[in-house]
Amino acid sequence: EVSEEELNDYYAVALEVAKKAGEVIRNAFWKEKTVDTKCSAADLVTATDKAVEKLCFSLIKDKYPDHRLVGEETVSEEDCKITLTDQPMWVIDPVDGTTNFVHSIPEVCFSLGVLINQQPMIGVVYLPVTEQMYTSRRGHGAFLNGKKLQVSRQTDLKKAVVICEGGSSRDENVVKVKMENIHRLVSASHGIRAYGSAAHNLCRVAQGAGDAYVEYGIHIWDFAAGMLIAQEAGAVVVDPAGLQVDLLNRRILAAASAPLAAQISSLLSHLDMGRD
Ligand code: LIP
Repeated sequence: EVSEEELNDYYAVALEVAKKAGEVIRNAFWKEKTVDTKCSAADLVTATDKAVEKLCFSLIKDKYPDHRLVGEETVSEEDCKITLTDQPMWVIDPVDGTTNFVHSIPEVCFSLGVLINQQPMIGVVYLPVTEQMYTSRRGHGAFLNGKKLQVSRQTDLKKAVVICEGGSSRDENVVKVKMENIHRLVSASHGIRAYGSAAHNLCRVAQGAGDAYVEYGIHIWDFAAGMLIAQEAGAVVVDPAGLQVDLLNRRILAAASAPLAAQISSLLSHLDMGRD
């Protein structure tokens, strides 16, 4: 068991790590970037992603040598499977929205979630270029630069804006099903939006700037922190097929109300993108 005092401590460290990571991202944002690819020609990584992850790992290891660390770049370099255990686990996406970063689009996030007993307990999403710090602790609400967040509470898909993404897979069938889903969403709603970062998309739902977000093909580091922020602002966060979220199953649906989640869920074809 982890005490409230220990959680306060982790939260303070998470904020400190986010600020330091943000500084590195902000300094690199307007400079030339060295870009590499991972799983597809559109799955990008930069020297900044790697540097930020390394910095965070060393800061957290210093404080909590027995905690587990999971980071996007370390996992993809080692090609390892993730397992969840009850031990405190820090889940990091050093740059969520790497494509935005590469193209100098300011919606670039640092995302950090702390899981205890396999549950996100702390979530921090920091956009250093636009200076937006989203924070949450389970049971304590969600905040943007200290201001409390609340979802839109929209219940009717016809009056909703739904955030969705093309994603980075270039598998023909995956792209086809995603486009069919987008077609259905456009026809049924006020419109769709895509901001290029799962973490930020979830924070947008949390602040009522968009009524729902759905994506297939993302990973635990993309959504662990944003999911808690959305939930703490009143969002319903489920697997797109309507069941409980499976943190390793690479897909998520967040909505401003349960009826809205149900309407979106029944409209979509649910892609199986494999497990982390
Ligand atoms: C990104 C996600 C985004 C998705 C992209 C990519 P990254 O994460 O946040 O929602 O559409 O394809 O996976 O790679 O920038 O950390």
